[in-house]
Amino acid sequence: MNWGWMMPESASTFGAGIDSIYYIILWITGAIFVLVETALIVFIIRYRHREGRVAVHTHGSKKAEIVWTVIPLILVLFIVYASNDIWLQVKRADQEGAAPADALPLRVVAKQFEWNVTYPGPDEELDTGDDFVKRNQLHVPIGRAVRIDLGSEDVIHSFFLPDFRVKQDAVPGMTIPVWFEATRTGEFPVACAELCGLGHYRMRASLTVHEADDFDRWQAEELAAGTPAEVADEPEADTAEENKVSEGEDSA
Ligand SMILES: [Cu+2]
Repeated sequence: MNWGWMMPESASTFGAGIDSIYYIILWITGAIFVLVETALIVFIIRYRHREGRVAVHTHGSKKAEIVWTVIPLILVLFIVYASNDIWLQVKRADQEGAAPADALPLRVVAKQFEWNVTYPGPDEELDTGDDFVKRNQLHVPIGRAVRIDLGSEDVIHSFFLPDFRVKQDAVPGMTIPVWFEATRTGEFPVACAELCGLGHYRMRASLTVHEADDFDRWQAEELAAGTPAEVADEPEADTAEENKVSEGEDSA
């Protein structure tokens, strides 16, 4: 099922699995919503005030309480059971069998208000001499898992790749592994999904999925152009301005 008005078409290997869990939960909660609202309307009409009718006093119903406890329990256990496999696959990148062993390692560090991506270079190892960093540009090859060590320099951000069904908080002081494998080439948005300051709205980056040889060519070009291993530290002018405003608000 693909309802275009809900989420963009999946571009990662586990996207379809995430979507099926999403729709299972949507159907369950949707059905409960309809039942509850219908009952509400029926009760409002049926038990409305009428001249001479007296309210019935009750101490409750054991049967009703058992029913409305056991049914949600069964539903929740069903959701746990149905989502367990895909959840383990997506979220436990540090576990064996989750992020494939040959995944390309990248590092993404969030800060107000940008994403800095460290690429390992041809040796595919981070923290070596051929690393280079791009601001707000995430490039990955198609058909190969990418393992991202996600961190934050300042506040909590949320690394959100809607087309890939990836969303993970970036927490200062922690390195959280995230992985995905792209199934379509193209350009996709990277957004921050956590209100992280006044410039939050423009904390966006682009994710480019390349054909494998095209990725190698792009990387070689960056290295030939001398892309540095660190981004310039001074914040953009308008970022400094926005931070000043937010500090002013804090002290007020
Ligand atoms: Cu942010």
